[in-house]
Amino acid sequence: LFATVELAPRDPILGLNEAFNADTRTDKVNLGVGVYFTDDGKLPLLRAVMAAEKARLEAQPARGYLPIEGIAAYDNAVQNLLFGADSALIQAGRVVTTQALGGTGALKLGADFLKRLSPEAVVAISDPSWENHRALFESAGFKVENYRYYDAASQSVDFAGMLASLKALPARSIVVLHACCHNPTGVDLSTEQWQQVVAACRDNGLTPFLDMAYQGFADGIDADGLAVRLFADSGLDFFVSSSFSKSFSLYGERVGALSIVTQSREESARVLSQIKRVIRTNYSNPPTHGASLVATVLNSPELRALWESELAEMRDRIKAMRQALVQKLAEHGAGRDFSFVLQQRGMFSYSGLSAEQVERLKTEHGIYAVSTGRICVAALNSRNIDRVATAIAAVLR
Ligand code: PLP
Ligand code: TYF
Repeated sequence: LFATVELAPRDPILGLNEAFNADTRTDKVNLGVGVYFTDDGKLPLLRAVMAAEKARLEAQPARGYLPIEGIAAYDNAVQNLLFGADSALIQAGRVVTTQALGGTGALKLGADFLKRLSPEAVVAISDPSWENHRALFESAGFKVENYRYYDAASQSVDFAGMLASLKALPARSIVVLHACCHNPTGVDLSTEQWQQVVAACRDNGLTPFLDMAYQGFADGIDADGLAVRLFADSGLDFFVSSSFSKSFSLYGERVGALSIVTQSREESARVLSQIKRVIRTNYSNPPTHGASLVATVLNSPELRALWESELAEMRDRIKAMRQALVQKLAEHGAGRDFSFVLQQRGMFSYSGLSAEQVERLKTEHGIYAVSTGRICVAALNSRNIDRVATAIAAVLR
């Protein structure tokens, strides 16, 4: 049976972790995978999460099956975060939200549903994008193309190129958009650019699929909801996958959601019935623990305020690390202007380092980054930043 099975390629980012773990140097630094660490280099357990967990432990709830679409209080809280608590769309019953196994699971639910609706559609992802976007949509059976996005020369968005790519797509194409904190580049669209993207989707009959993995890491919950809110105002049908892996530091609990905006309450009921069918034939119903913690936090005014302050702490620490990196690179004589790092948002920075320079960082300095030059700024801290800046300056010389 297995004699002809080929060895599949490793995930390029998760594969880096294996190499890092095998490295015996004590001063090694992992800037590869997109995970937020505290200044002590630890994965945080948020105080808001601990409080919700303590309450849950004390209540000792039974462990029945959840409804197929997940915990209602969770699904409602997700909608409020994405669309705003006063959203007219939510009130009109035009948003369908189901709990999902992380942002990844939400993307896969959406992809499988879309494959039934538009089997011939092309899926367009940004160039570059999160590696798994292509793999996910290809595994759902779609042909996946790139739309132009990052311009290496200007370290910003090639917006004319992006619009031209979107306008060249056939009607009903699915466009995957990073709602904020673009992974891997850290380069986001401005408000005016988002407005033009919304118009391009409308004029060309495209189906937007917003991926929101980092809400709260750029400017805050509402500010980072901008793209979702602009699409909500447009009257278009669209999809949003969202994740609490990063914003609640609940990576391994797999807490995400798929939200779909329809034209009416009646349409929503039919769409929900189909998403439930996709869920039922994949894993029947979602797990309880992580989503119940998130629901408890988001539905308690005190815990919600605590969570927002902890999220702000994470966001501010990343920004401080951007500042420190730029300053220290200059001090260590990197000989290049790195101020573009300050314009980038979220966990990542496209540093401009070549694959060769990234390789030297690893072999000569024990510093791990993605070969595209992406570094995780959220893994820098006050103890490793000098080593990282010195090493980057050295490989640039
Ligand atoms: N989408 C993007 C853009 C991401 O960077 C990530 C990162 O993990 C995900 C989706 C997946 O999130 P999750 O870990 O919740 O599946
Ligand atoms: O891009 C990253 O590093 C994060 C984490 O298959 C991640 O999004 C990376 C690869 C993957 C799943 C999560």
